[in-house]
Amino acid sequence: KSTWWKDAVVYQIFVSSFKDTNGDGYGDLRGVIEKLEYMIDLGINIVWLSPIFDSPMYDMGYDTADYYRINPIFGDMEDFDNLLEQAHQRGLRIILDIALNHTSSEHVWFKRSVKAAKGGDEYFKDFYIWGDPIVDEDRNRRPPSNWESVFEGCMWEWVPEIQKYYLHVFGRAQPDVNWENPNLRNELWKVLRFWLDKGVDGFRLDAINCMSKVRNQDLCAQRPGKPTVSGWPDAPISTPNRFEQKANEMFANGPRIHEYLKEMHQQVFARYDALSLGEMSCGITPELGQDFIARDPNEQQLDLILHFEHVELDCVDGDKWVLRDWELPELKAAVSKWQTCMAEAGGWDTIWIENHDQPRGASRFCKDAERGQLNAAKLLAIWLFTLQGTVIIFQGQELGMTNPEEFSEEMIRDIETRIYWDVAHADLALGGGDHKLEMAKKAITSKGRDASRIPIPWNSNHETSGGFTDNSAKPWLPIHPHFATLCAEAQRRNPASVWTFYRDMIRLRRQHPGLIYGTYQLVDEHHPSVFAYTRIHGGNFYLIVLNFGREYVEWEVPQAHGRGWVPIKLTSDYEPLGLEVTKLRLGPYDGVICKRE
Ligand code: GLO
Repeated sequence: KSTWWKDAVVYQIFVSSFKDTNGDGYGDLRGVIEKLEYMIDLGINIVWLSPIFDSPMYDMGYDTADYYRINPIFGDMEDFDNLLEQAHQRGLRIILDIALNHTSSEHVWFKRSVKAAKGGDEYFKDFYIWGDPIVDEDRNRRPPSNWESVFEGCMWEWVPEIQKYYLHVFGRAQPDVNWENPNLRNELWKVLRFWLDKGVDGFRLDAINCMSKVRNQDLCAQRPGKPTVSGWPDAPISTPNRFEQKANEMFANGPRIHEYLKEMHQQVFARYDALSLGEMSCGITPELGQDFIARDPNEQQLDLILHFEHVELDCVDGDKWVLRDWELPELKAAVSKWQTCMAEAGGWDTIWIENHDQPRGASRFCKDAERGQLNAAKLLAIWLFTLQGTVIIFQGQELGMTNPEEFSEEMIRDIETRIYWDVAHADLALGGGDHKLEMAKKAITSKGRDASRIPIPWNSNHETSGGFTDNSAKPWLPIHPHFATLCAEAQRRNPASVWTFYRDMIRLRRQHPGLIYGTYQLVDEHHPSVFAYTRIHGGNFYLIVLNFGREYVEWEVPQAHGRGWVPIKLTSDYEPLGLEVTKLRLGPYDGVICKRE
């Protein structure tokens, strides 16, 4: 199987926010077609489209109502076929984002599964995960287990008409399908083959390590819990005085996960020249990650995985809303561990910091970046494009887009953020105090998922549309307050812009295969503000030195790394290139790539 994705640069498009061509305030597939040349100019090879399937948009498309139909907000199948054809003509590949852990509760499978519980329609009966209530002596009923869902309250939702609960790892309108059922799995393989037969180049597989759930009999030392009469064990108590408990070990990396993914590979991906990019936002470590990317043809599961340690450094116990300060050496350690572990396993890493679930990078990784916003965005570009792995950028990252600075309630469109905000309000009513609400506002401004979903500003012609939509239409989310300077049109004309820098970095990476394939080694691991590493490939040596701090710093190239280092790319142009360096003086968020033969 070929590995064309290794040296590729992936561009993630959140279609709703990319480019609107029909004036309804939501982006669409024709908008993507319109911007194909834009992506070619930037140097992109693969386009990842966030879910485009029919959906009630409870979770912006990560709740599929029909896998075989295009969401009418985005267009129709003809638009999709055109997009695929025009992308392929330009040498661009298209991968589709697909959620196979759950569907929308509007999916016909779910409706038929509910119906089946009343009799008939056997085939669909076990398409979802149904559980019986646990009833105590006083005839009180409780859910089959104490698992807490990722978005809202209990993971089990009661359906009065059939007196059963269904399981949902994410939101209540996203029931999990039952991968234990071979018929269900076959239906999913059919879906994947349908799109691959059309010519799509692969999939980004949402929440792919959540498919196998733990039952009583699967409890063991790594998966502690308490058996219940329902067959589903209770997770260990981590938050006392509450029924619902964090349950990552109960639904992530479960006992049959590798079996399922091997089957998916054999039944689907092995038959196509297609990329499988698995998202693992719940409970993945480098050691566990290695097991998903085995290269042995009989064991093969996924080509690439998306892991989250580097974007969870600012969370307390993995809770995205509870923020903590972190130090640069922690980031260096996390990144280095993944770089090394993926390479050791004979696999390939993914390099990314932004997506539709994460806030913008500069405000996050370069603390107090207001002093050097432009440099910070460029620093992050050097960093990403000089690590080993497939680089994935999120729309607008190439413009250096930032999070909105102020909290505003009308900005809350995302279901996860909405629920969090409602809970914070309910707490207030119970006497939680204003302080808590202020904390919630801060958390939402810096971590809420709407921040990076703000529409792309294409030009500065109109203050509410920014070229994203018709001047008379209202974008589904307000555009960025600094759209006039951030917009693509202005940046593409400007040789010193973030956009130009991204384009140049993509080219540079291609000209220097060592920056793609070279072995990675961290240098000076304890330095509090400098992130430095080498990449070595054949006879080519690269040294990358990045100042993640807001102060000037002097950094001496350690003797052990030899002499003769010549800078080939800087974030700012104040120093002439071409002189050998032994000691570097870097301004706030300055970065440099050096080379030696
Ligand atoms: C992250 C997904 C996210 C979805 C979730 C449910 O895990 O990208 O956007 O909300 O997975 O499908």
